[in-house]
Amino acid sequence: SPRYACTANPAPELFNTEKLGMNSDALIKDFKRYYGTHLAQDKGCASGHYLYSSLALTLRDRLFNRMKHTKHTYAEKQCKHAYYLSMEFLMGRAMGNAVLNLGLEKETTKALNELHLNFEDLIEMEHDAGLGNGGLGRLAACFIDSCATLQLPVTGYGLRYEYGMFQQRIENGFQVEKPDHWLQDGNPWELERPEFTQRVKFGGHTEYHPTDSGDMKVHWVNTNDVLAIPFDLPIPGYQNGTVNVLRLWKAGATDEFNLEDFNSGSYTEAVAAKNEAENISMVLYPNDASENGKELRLRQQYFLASASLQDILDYWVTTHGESFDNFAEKNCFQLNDTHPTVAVAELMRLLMDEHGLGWEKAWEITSSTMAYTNHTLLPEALERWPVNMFGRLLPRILEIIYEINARFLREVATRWPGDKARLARMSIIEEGGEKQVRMAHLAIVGSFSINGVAALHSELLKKGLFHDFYELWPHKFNNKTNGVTQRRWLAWCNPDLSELITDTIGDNWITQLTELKKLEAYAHDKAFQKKWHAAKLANKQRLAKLVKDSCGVEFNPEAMFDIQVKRIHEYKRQLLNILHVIHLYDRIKRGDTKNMTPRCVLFGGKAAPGYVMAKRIIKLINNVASTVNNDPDVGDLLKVVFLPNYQVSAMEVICPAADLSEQISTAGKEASGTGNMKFMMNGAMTIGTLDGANIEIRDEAGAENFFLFGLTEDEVTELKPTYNPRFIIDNDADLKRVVNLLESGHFNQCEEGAFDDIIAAFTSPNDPWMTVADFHSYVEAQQRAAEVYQDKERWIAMSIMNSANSGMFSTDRTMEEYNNDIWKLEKINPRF
Ligand code: GPQ
Repeated sequence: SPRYACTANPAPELFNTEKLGMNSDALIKDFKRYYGTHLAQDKGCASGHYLYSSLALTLRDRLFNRMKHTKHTYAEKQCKHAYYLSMEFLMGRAMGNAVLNLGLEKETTKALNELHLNFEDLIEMEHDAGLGNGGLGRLAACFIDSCATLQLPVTGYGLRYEYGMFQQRIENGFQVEKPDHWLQDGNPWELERPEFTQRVKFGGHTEYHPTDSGDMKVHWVNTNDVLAIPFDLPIPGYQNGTVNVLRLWKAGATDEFNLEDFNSGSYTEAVAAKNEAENISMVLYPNDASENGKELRLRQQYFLASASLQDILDYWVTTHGESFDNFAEKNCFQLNDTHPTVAVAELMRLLMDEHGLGWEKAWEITSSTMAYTNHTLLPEALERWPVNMFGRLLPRILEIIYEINARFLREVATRWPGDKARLARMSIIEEGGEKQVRMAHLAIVGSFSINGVAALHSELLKKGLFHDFYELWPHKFNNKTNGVTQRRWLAWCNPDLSELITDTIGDNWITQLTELKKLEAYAHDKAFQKKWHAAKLANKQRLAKLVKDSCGVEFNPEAMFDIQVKRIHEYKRQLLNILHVIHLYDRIKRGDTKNMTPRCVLFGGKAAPGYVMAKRIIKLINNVASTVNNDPDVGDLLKVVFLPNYQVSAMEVICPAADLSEQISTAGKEASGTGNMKFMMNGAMTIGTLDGANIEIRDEAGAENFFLFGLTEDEVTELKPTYNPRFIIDNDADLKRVVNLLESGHFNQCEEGAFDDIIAAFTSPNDPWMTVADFHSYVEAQQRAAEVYQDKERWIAMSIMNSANSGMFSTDRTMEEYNNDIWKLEKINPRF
């Protein structure tokens, strides 16, 4: 747009980066200017929002200082750059992280005290940036944090959803969804960059025109274009001068949108039609690991892929001209699951149709710059798009996918002549019934690297889901076990424990998490144990207050805090957990309470709005909770709550306070898990199956510091054909009483039949999650945990051992591996 063309010739010093002061006086000066002048607050204005905004803007200036400088350094060095393409970035709050990573904790507290303000109060005013569903989105946030800390030139690309993950309320035990208008009060952390707006095409058709050289040039015409407007968020490294960028796209209508309607007099209709364009970035799809087939979702995916790639190619052309010879040496794209995978075809289109490259050259570049991460084996999560819809929405892209597929199938046919079944299995286009585009196949064919997110998961990909592809290209497959950033998930969220750790082994663990190993030497040190326990107790008091405020239930901090927080999904088996709770309740009612360990059981998590069974499970948890909590026979032995609206900022209070971390998915179903790592790091013991990263957690912690139960993945597969849950129930007295209680309607006295579908599901021989098969072994493991908890010293030692051995679960390690094996970037120190 000409509005953003640079016509002026301003004085060069205008572009200089003035280094802003990093002491409390400088912070106070800026804070006052923001509050009194920029935000024009006057006497009588008591809204905390402006106080929060003033501090955010003060910090933001320091971040942007460094962001500009980091960008200049990358440009100067002409280094290789990686791009993390993701439909989700579950960032949570930014303020605490900014203060920590800028090294401003002491000075900020001091400055605010002088202004008679409290840092914690301001932090609580920030709305979570909930631009993700769960594990996959939070992983992206931890990844970019670690990249900045490692000084890797990595940029995140995502969507700036107007509405993030819905807010969950519980009404009469049911989940109720409320829209999350997180941008309502503005977002001080973002910087709009309209000068980098891109145009994304939809619809229309293709035309072929011969060129002077006799080749055909493809024109994608008659399209309905949408503008992509970027907003940049600063991603600071830990006290190292690096600030990388997360660029989020907002959809906007083009000026000429429906100009014809306008000219024919339908002015209001034309303006209203802008909605269709702006809808694209309106709302996050709230489904975790399940595909949807909705046209708007495909629009979102293409919008992200196209805007991001155009942005990257524009930068390339500005810095290198129209020669793409070195492009693959200098760029790499990491695809966060199949969601942004249409980027494979889009990069082909841009290189061929917009930059004049031939197929071979374009393919060489594309297939040596794209890398794909798979996050699930669940078949319902594998994205497929009806060819018809795809062709209508993205005709040029579908043509390119067909050509990629034709060339690919020739390769398969050469390797396995005559193997028709294999061709059908591997094809990017699924035939038979309504034709579908298989996005995972496109991702595999288009990428030089394919990774799973934990050791077991990566093995299962090779053995099962992607076996055909593994046979063809074994060298493409690798594992990258997930992690979490210890800056947010220990240093920031658990200040008491962090201080103790730093006092004991120094603070190198903040950037070298394996340093925690040094804590092993203190596992049995009485004085250290006492301090460790005191920190945990204080954290439990903090969580007890949150529980009291939001659920009205008293948690006794001396009791065992038994916690399962994650998306509600049948494979994660919140149901198994609540069946155990019912078992404990049953024991209490029968007077079988000798040596029983008092427990506070906490559940949290959102169900996808259309996932009926998951919502039923929430209702069951709430009904059991109210029965248990209101029964005078139960007293302090057992408390149960469902904490509403589980989100990143809630986990910052929850994980430091956990004693027992529930990681109880059916073996083979949880790709990795990352909550499991946050709990371990903060000294919780895990009760878990041999699934996802639990296996590696147990290897690191030591089998004696982990409560293992349940069938293995092999055993699950083996049992499947003869699985008979009713037989198991009839032969397990404990389980039989639990099922009888449920079937008798004990937890739904005025809600007849409320849990019939749940009972039918877990008693069915077709139950894929095999809840009943693991019940007995789960109860035994719970009993072991309860007994050990009574031996305080032993429990504390085990807690220390878990934390001490959580070193490999830092995303710093994960990112080093991505970089060494896939991206191969040079680390750049901007020396700010
Ligand atoms: N995961 Cl496919 C999601 O959170 N959403 C998704 O759509 C898919 C996967 C999770 C997965 O279930 C966890 O086991 C992983 O730890 C997490 O991705 C990050 O890899």
